[in-house]
Amino acid sequence: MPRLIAISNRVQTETEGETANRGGLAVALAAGLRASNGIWFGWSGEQTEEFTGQITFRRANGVATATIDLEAQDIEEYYNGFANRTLWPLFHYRLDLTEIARDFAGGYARVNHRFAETVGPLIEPDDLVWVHDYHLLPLGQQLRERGFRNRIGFFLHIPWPPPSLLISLPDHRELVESLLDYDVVGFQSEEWRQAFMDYVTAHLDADIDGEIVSFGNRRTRMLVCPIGLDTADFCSAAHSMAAKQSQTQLMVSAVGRDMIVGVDRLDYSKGLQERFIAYQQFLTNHPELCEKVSLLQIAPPSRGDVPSYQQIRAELNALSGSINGEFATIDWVPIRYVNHGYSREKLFGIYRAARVGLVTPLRDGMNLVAKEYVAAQDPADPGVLVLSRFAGAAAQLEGAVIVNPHSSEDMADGIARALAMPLAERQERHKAMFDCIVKQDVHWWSKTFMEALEKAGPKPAARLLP
Ligand code: ADQ
Repeated sequence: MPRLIAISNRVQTETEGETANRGGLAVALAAGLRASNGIWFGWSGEQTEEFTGQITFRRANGVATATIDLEAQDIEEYYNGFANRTLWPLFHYRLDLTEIARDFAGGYARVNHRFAETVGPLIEPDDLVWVHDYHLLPLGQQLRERGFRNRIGFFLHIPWPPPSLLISLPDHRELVESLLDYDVVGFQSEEWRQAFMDYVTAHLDADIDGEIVSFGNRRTRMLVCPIGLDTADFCSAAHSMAAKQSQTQLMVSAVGRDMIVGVDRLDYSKGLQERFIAYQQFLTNHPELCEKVSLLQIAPPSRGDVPSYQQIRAELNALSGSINGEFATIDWVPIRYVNHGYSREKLFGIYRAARVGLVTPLRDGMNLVAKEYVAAQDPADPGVLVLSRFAGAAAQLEGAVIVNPHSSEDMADGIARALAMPLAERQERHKAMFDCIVKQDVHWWSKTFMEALEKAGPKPAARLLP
């Protein structure tokens, strides 16, 4: 098995992430890296006065990591700027929040160049190189320009926007062309791949033959490869003492009440305001269920340096306060809204204690919380997943109650339907979803992607920088 060099914006060890707010990628990558004895390269998250390109090597939980520090201007323009104020909103269909600035684009190009310069010396000729996510779209091109002929793949964890949105980016064509320097590009769902193909058809003089895009002397396979959980590991965590304790604690605190749970990074793409409003609608439609249900929303803050994230935080505080003010009684609070991170075991106890898992993003590449909720259920008496049709996970989890997160009425009906669902139907739906997350777990995901990468054809001649 060739060695894997994984490259992503941040490198996070599992130990670090255990109690913190860790992203889906951290959990997913560790499994594939351990199996291949690879190296995970990325930004340390630390700021340095001046960029030096010095690499820090570590090993944690069997995963070797190599990290670099970035300087303040890099963090501002590349990370907070182009990645999180330009690409993230645009790729989540939020043109209204997309900020276009030359400084951001310049910082993005500079940091991708710095990544290529520093990771380059670590790459051996037979290594497979796997680049992750929107922070590093042009990294493959940067490596090719330095003469690397390795098989290099890219996986996009977030949606790919339709061409009509993407063309708002001044350098959209260069960005898409840079992706054609990879051997394999992976998408979470068919919808995102199709949006990419639509752009290629409309704007590039390229040939498309099934999954293969040929452009000049380059050939790239466009693969749909939905990310999964380490399902077996998650299921055993769900049975741990800590999980049982948190489940018991929650059940005692909510005696006689059905709990609905939402767990999301605090991000506008997750549809949290819309969710609170839908819950309010549900309480209005079903006065007989007031005091019989409660919503626990867990939302650890993220990207606090970006203004739109500060704004959504303030809006959610106000909204939860006003809904509680309107409906609460002396011994019942309709929404418990907490901004902490929880250990995986605690989170599992919470999922398992909840009758309904409410996962209603406006757009989401995949959404691992939906899968975690399914994994944590007791198959004999499972809860019901209420899932947005705009999450990549909806293409796989057909046993969910699928809702439109833009319609508070549709979501309110979905909640009511989930709470009233008979046991046999709950079991049947859960089984279909559970079978899927067992079959297409994170090991399947990394194996499928790496096999596709290993199979990639001969490399085009190196295109060295002049
Ligand atoms: P994210 O947008 O971060 O990831 P998601 O897939 O939901 O979204 O993963 C979030 C992870 O953080 C989950 O594993 C969850 O358990 C964890 N988490 C959330 N709140 C937590 C809390 N309070 N305490 C502890 N853990 C918490 C991006 C894309 C997604 C895609 C993933 C992986 O936006 O669409 O599914 O990458 O590809």
